[in-house]
Amino acid sequence: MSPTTVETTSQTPALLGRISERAFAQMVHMIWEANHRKEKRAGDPKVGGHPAACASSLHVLGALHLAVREVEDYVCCKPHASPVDHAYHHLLQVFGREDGTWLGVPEAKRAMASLRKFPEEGARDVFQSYHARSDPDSFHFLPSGSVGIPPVASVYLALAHRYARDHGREVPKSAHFWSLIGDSEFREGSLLEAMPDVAERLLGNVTWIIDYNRQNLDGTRMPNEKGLHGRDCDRIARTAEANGWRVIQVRHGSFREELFAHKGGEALREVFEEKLTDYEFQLSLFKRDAFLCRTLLRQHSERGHRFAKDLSDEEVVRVFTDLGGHDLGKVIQSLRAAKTTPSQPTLIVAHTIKGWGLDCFADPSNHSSLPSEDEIEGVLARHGLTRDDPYALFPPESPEGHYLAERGAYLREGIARSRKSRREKRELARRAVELAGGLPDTLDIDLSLFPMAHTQWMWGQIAAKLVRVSTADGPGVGGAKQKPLTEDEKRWASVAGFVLTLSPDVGTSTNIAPVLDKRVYGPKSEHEGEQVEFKARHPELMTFSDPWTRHIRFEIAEANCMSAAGAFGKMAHYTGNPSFPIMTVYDFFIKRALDQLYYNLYWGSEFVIIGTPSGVTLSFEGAQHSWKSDIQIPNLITWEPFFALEMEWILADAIKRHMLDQNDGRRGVLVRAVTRAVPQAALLENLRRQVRFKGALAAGTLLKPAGAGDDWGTAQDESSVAPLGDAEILGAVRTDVLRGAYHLVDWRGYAGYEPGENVVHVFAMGSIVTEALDATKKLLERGVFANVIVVTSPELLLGILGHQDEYRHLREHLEVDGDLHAALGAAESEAGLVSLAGRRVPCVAVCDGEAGLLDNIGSIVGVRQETLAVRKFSKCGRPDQVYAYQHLDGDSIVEACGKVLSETALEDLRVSPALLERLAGRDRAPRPSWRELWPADGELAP
Ligand SMILES: Cc1ncc(C[n+]2csc(CCOP(=O)(O)OP(=O)(O)O)c2C)c(N)n1
Repeated sequence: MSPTTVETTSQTPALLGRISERAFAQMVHMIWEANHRKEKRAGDPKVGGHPAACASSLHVLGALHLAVREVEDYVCCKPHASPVDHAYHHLLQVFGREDGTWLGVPEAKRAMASLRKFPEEGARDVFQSYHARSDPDSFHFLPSGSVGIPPVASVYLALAHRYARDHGREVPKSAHFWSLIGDSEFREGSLLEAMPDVAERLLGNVTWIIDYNRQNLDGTRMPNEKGLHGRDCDRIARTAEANGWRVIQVRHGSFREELFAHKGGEALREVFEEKLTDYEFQLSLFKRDAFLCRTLLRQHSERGHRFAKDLSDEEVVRVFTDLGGHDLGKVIQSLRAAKTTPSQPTLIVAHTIKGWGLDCFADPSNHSSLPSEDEIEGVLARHGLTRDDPYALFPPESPEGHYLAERGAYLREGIARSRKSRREKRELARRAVELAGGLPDTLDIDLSLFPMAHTQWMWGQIAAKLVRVSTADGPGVGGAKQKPLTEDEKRWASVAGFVLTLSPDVGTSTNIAPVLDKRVYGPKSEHEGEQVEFKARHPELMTFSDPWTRHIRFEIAEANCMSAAGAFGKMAHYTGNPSFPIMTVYDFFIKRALDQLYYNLYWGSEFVIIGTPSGVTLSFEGAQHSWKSDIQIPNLITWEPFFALEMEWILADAIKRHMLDQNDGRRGVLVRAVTRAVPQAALLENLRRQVRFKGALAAGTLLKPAGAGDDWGTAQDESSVAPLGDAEILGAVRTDVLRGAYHLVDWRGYAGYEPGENVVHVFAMGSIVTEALDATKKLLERGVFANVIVVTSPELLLGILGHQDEYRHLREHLEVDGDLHAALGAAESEAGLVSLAGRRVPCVAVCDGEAGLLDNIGSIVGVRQETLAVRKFSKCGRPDQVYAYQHLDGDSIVEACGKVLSETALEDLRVSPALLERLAGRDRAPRPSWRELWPADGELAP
């Protein structure tokens, strides 16, 4: 018999039951041990853990791990039950590492003893509090933590698998997607938001199991049964059914079923299924008192009460506590049944008991209660274990040992196979790119007919081009002929097919209508052929499952869409098939799905979010939803292009990095785009003026703006010096753009440019660069040289990624520093001290969003900074009006520059004779310095 298809014979549940009991004891011990470590220090926060919530899931997870789960299946599980999963995986000996090695028995036991432990030297295999990517048993296990998010992610992973298959990629056919969800967790809006979507997409390989233990963190749940017209398990069932799901209630264990089959037993069933309130039932579980149970029966059913008269007190209590969710045979049956509806998702309500097997059985205060030492001793002893070796395995020759060895081998072999296959497939995809000649830096979007363009429009062009390129060779939409590809487009064709777009009902309004037109992926529409009725200037939104489809459409469900972006973005990791999801969403509503975004990033998913339109630049549309927040989550890179070309460079680079696996620390990409058009010619016009882009310029030559008067002395008119070729200029600027910022206006090398006297750096991001350009002109008229540095990625320049290399681009390439520039001549003071004076170059940052986006430049380089940002709720109006209202307009920038220049203190520098001696190389005995206490990196004693 294959270990994956265990028959539910009368002996099997007993065998699996014995294994579950050992898993139970080890789970309880691992939590207890985590809370009783010797190294605990006074004042440390609690360690914690949730044995009661683990116990209620014990048999559901046992059925899954020991009998029903196939290797390729995916599992996600309520966070606090993770020790149960670890305990089963330990008994199955499937702890492994990413490098393909397996933990031996002693290492596995050490890992079991390392729940919630920091991975110190020599103890690298540890378990986080909740399921984590770094856990040794994370294979096809979704991380958890925030309840309500992972089950949705698993749904979209199911969709991503089906999409991949329908697009000709090799993925496991029979993967099933299991989620175990707490009953309070099931009140999360994220789950309810996803439910109709799962059914509409006919995802029959999705099963959600509700651990219905009628308790939550605070105690016994108190749903108002009057208001809900029944118990919560019935409401859950009605909700699921109304949303198109199939429902299986696993209410009763075998003992109950046995009694129900006797004459009169039906009355008992009726009491449990229809009469007892959850509150009463919960009380009966907590008390486990035959008299109370009989009283409840009498209150609700004279027949039921009569029937129970033939039962002993012990049997009466047993019938109350005999719930289906703790009956392995029943659970296995229902999980198997869930796999029999290929196009309908299943919701199983597993009736369970929180604290099953523990002293805190059904205790309202049991959510995080921990067992005493006595209880631990008892639990271990009851299951044949000792304190000396609590994580002992079954002897190999025992039936349990034999069973576990066989199933463990099946799982290990499958895991190793899957890892190998995904490595190979990823390598193959990478090689295909190489063979095609690598990826170009741009998609070569022709802007010549669009002198005024905005970044959202550009995104639409890019999306349309990627789709056209990827479907040129295969069957086009409805077999339509496509334009032949250019050489560069052929190179893009090697990856463009992996790109897909997603959007929560804002595809047409964010300029990606061409991608939607007949390309929405989904079950073949039942209305096909009726589109004639709707023929208009509007994309065809009917769904198809053909390989030319590229778009996943959502209702207004940003959270679903974000989870889907995360799930599609994990396909390369899980299956080796690259997948590059790009989600378009109104930027403001990213907040709706912030927890999902965090989850995707923690999960290590690879995806792009285009937040558009964004900020108060929404203009006439923007009073109510125009806030742009500073999101700094690890693994996320944020971008905000100004010119259309920047958008192209950024997306092309993101795709390339994904394909070449060069996106560590930046797998999630957020690009903010706007609908305010700017003249695209301004890019080169401004760049060509800069000294660094002038061809031959004699040493010492200073420039002056074109047409400037004689008061610029002998300076040479900038227009008289030919610039380098456009390609060379753009090549250099592309490098800067992809490093996070570039000089759009750079006055270095112009006559009269005096840092410390009349120079200020203006950092501008996004659409507001237009205002910065306006300000720089006005400032020049006042004798101030304002360089305009366009920030393309706040993250790279100033955020987590900038921090990683100590803001090198800002300091070294852009040469923004805190140097003190001598402003006055030296003077001899009375005490023999020499007095100098100097100023630093201050900066002004301006962004359409939270000040935090660009607020730390001054502190990084050590200069005065003023930040102009959105600091109040906005109003509708033209951009110039809204910017003026928010103090982001050109005049406000001018004011801010004046302010920082005037407030930049003239710093006096007194130089002592001793220092002068030293500078002159005549110093005598060196004195101890504080620097010795803080040596530079690498100089610390070992
Ligand atoms: C979004 C979110 N909110 C709050 C928590 C904290 N929390 C963890 S478990 C829990 C109660 C869960 O109750 P239930 O879903 O009924 O599961 P049970 O513990 O009863 O099995 C809460 C509030 C969380 N992890 N995630």
